[in-house]
Amino acid sequence: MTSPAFTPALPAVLPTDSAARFDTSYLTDFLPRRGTLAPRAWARSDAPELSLNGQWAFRYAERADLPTDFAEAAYDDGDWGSIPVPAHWQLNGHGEPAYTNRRFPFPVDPPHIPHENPTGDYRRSFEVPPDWDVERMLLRFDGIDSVGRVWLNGVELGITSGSRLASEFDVTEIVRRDAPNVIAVRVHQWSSATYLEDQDMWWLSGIFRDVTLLGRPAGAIHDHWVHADYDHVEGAGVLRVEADVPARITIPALGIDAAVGQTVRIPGVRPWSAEDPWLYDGELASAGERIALRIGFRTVAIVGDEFRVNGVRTLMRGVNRHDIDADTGRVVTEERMRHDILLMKQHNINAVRTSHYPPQARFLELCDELGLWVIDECDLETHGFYPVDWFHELAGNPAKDPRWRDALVDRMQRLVERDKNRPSVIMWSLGNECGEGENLGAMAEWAHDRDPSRPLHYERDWSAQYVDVYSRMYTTQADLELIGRGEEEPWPDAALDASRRGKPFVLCEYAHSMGNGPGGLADYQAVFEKHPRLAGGFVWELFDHGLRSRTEDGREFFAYGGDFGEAVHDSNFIADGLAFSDGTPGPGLLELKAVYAPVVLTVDAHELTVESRYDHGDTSGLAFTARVELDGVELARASVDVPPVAPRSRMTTTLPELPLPEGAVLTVSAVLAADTSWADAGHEVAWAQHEAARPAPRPVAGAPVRRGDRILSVGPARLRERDGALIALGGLEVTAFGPDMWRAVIDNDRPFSWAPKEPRWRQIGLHLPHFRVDDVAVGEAEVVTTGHLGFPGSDLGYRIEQRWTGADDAVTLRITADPIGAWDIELPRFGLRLALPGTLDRVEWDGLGPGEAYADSRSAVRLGRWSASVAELQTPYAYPQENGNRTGVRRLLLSGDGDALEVLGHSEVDATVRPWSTEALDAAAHPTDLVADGLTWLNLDAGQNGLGSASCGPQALPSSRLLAGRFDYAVTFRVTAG
Ligand code: IPT
Repeated sequence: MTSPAFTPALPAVLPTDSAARFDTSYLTDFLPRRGTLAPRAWARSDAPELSLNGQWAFRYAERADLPTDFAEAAYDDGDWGSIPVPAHWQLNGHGEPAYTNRRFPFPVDPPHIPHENPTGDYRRSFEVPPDWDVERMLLRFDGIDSVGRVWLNGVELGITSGSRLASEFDVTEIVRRDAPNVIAVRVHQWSSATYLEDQDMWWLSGIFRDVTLLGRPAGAIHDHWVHADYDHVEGAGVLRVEADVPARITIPALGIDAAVGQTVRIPGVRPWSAEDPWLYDGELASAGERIALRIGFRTVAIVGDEFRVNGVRTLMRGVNRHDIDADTGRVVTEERMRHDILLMKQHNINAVRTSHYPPQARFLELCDELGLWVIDECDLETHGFYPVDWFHELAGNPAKDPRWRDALVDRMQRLVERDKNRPSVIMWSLGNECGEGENLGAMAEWAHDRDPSRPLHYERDWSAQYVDVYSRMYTTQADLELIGRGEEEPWPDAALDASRRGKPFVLCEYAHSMGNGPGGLADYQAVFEKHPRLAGGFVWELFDHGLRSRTEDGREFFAYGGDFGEAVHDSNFIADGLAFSDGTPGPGLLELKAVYAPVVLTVDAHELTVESRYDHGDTSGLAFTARVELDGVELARASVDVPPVAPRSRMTTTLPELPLPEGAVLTVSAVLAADTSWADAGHEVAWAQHEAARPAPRPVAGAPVRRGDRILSVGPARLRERDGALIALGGLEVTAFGPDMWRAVIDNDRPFSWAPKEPRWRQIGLHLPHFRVDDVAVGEAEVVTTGHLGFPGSDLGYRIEQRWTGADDAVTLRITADPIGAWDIELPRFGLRLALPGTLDRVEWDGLGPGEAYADSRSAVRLGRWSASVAELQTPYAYPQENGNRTGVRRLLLSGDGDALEVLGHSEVDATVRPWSTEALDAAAHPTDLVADGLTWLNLDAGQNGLGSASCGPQALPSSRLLAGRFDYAVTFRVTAG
């Protein structure tokens, strides 16, 4: 093994004379890193370690060029404060977090950074445990944002750079064994390296990952590399371990005892995959150290244009994940990492891209153990050069400017060396959004040379000249289809076009999950499943990054850009996750779970078909159950025998005889047959339903219209004689009754979107409707109003007829609406709105549930009888917007103290119930701005526009757009005494 990792050098001890003390020139070096050891593999060993996490003395300054006398061992830090390590100082009372997406919060003038450079000085002491029998000692920092200048006992060790990359110093010559040691670190928020770290996230600084003193016994293993391949033809493992010292590898379960450097073939091994993350425990032992190994045998290969693992085309159903915690920022505990991986596994996600930097090493060990395919990405993004045109002469994008070459290659080396032993890592990624340039080529060349066993990924290499997979982001479903077929637009250079066309495709970001959305996931998945060239996709992104904050009166909310008074920020673009900031799943994650299901079930009254989307194993881990319900009551339950279905094949089986009366719903579920490491037996992975339909409700009619004092009564409905407006239903007062086309704009509608709707909607005036009733025709047993729905300053509108017919306790309203004028844009919604007494605070419905659903996001909801409080029906998007729609509703019951109101949909309707108006929702900046106004607002819609993911990507597909056509639908209201 010829890695530079095996030439550990003693650190360069920098001069500490007074002249050098105020020098901050290192901050503008193209590679500020100094004195650190060559990178090497993460290892768990029996060599002694001392965690230096904990409370450190701390002082904070707004500038960088301060004296360095604090580094002296004898310095008195008695008047300093303290801070936990690991932590960000902005989340511990010093400075404020700030959020920008793809722009630097300071002038783009690389490698220069502002003089106003928040700086934290850290100090602590430690003693080397007396029983340490070691030859050398190393000091390791797993992450300092952005650079850390490090001293031990007053001796400068060097400088860390690469915020999410490990740095080690050899401190053997400096550490004292007979007295306490004092470690001092000066951390600067900004450095030249900031130009390489413009990921879309909060600017947060400090020592934010672990700090450890490592004892290195004589004969210890400095670096090792476990090559554990799987020969899928023979079913054999091929093992070869490299190390820098003589050592033996043992794997008891396989009877292996071999020397490093030896290649061992092991017949009959169980391969590792994300589906079956089988690890063999082993040990690598040298004279001085024993490293615990968890070995997964697997081989990644690109064959033709297919991405294959262990010989089979493997489809990644992935998400992008940042390290983020609402309280601690990018400080993420092991518990949180495990939570995140379990969350992914339980939602049928099988792959993760570590956007846009390597996570802590422990995260990848957990991916090995629990089973995820990982694209491990380098800590590199220069997105802030995009607003200055990427290749602006002055700015000199680091991807291209040769002065940055070493810094980029250094980052790649540190990624690969640390994580090379992880079977879960099946691809390396050079970074994200750096434009293009030769320096990326240099990174790729180094990585190909060093680790030919893993393909390379980088999205902005659109010709795929440096990398092994073609990758794009936010591609439409239609373009994905073309790529799948190999029929994408040609690349101008014919040779590059041919080579790119022969490569697998990764959609490294799609379905931008900002606010309410994404829509269209099922349409994407249909394309992924069809074409073997497609290696899969990664939804953007797993979590909102809101930081837990409180209003002055103590109510909790999740802060986004601008909430800390930043002069420059990108607002709620930081809240674009499938799950909320506190880690709880949002509707998008539930939708994704259904779309990513590894088995697809289809069911009718007699048969079940199971189509397996597993690539590596059969369905024997699943059990199948059938359940029949009628109006929320279970009638029968049975288990269904399904013989194991082979990967990527299907099987049809007969269902047991089950009663299925009219109106009953049969649900077949695929659940885990036994406990797994990521969920318990019984956890549902997929389901399908069959309904024994019953006739739709019929309109009520026949009751004579009664005239009162300027009031018309039709069944329980009281209509104002003048304009036919509904003012009461039985004893329930009704206000704000009328047609409604407005929704509280979602992020995908807003002006920054790729298909903005809001500007045109507001220009038409859809949020300020004028409904004029021109005629109220009172018949014997019906009232028919005809009116015009218009908008200020616009000639677009709708002619609307409302026909009321009644019975004793019920009234049917049929709405027929015809567009006026040349509508040139989809409608936000079309329906009816009314406000009812706020005492109606409980909702029960028959239809799809239990969650919210929209035209292009309805895979997660199923038929049943559901109930919730009005409060529970609200989805707390970090930036309030339209939410909570329940779709396919046939019956809705609003109840509380007093009379209840039942609503029947003659065809299925969409229903939204909330304790505040759409206007209030639209105006709110945070969920805490929303206060119940004493009414229960009910929208009953014929439809609502789809969601899409246009906040950064394509809008809703035509099939789910709400066009301005004719609407004709009916609902029946029935009031029942409470
Ligand atoms: C894309 C970035 O890669 C990702 O980090 C995130 O910023 C996302 O946008 C928006 O949330 S790049 C985009 C310009 C296509």
